[in-house]
Amino acid sequence: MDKIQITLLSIILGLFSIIVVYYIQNFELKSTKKNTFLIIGCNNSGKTLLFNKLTQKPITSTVSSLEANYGTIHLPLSQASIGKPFQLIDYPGYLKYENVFRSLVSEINLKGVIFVVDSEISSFNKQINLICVKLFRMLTITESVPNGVDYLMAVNKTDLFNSLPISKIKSSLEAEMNKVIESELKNNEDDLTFWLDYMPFSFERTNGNIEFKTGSVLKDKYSDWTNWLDERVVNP
Ligand SMILES: Nc1nc2c(ncn2[C@@H]2O[C@H](COP(=O)(O)OP(=O)(O)OP(=O)(O)O)[C@@H](O)[C@H]2O)c(=O)[nH]1
Ligand SMILES: [Mg+2]
Repeated sequence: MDKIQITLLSIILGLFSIIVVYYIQNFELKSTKKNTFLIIGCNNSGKTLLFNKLTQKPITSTVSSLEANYGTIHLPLSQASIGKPFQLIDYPGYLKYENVFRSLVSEINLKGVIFVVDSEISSFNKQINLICVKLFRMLTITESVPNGVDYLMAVNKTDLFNSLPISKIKSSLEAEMNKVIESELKNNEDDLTFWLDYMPFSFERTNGNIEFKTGSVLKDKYSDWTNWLDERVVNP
C-alpha cells in the first residue's frame, strides 16, 4: 500500500467510526427517554396529593415540595393491570424552574402536561399572573414540538364553597395570558416572535390541545382527569 492508499483508508475508517458512535449515542438517548406525564402548577394547588393518589403512595399530610417526585403509573388506568408503564413527575410549584425545566423536558419523552389550578377565589386571584407566566414558559418549550403537547388544565378544589366556575377561570386566564405574552415579548431577548401568531391568545389557538376539567383531589372526584390520561394512551 502506498501513502495515498493508507491516508484514504484512515479517512474512511475515521468517518466510519464517527458514524457508528453517532448512531450508538442516538439510539441510547432515544431508548432511555421515558414516556412521561408532568404535573405542574403553583404552590398548594394539590399536585403532590394528586401524584400520591395516582401512584398509590401513602397519603400523609403534604408539605410544600422541595424537589420533584418521580413515580410510575400504568395506563390506561381503567385497565391498569394490563397497562403500559408511564413515568409521572410532580414538579414543585415554588422552585426557580426555568432552566431546570428545559433540561428536565429534554431528558424525557413528554406525553402530556397536567397543570393543576387552585380554583379557590382568593388563591386563584393571587396566583393568576404566576399561573400564566408558568404556562407561557412551558408552552414556549412544548409548542416548538410538531403538533405541540397536550395539556389538561386540572381545575382543583371544586369542593370549596368559594371555588370559581371553570368558565370564569378559563376566560380570566386567557385575558391574563395576553398581558403576560406582551410583557414577555418586550422583556425577553430570546426569539419569542412566534407568539405573535397566538395573539389575541385563546386556548383554542395552540398546536397542542388544552382542555379544562374540574375536580377535587381531596374528595376523590377527578375521574375526568384520569379519563384524560387514558385518552392520551388509547388515542395518542
Ligand atoms: N379543599 C381541598 N383541598 C385540597 C384539594 N387538593 C389538595 N388540597 C389541599 O391543598 C394543600 C396543598 O396540597 P399539595 O398537594 O401539597 O399541593 P402542591 O401543589 O403539591 O404544593 P407545592 O408542593 O407547594 O407546589 C393540602 O393541604 C391538600 O390537602 C382539594 O381538592 N380540595
Ligand atoms: Mg407538592
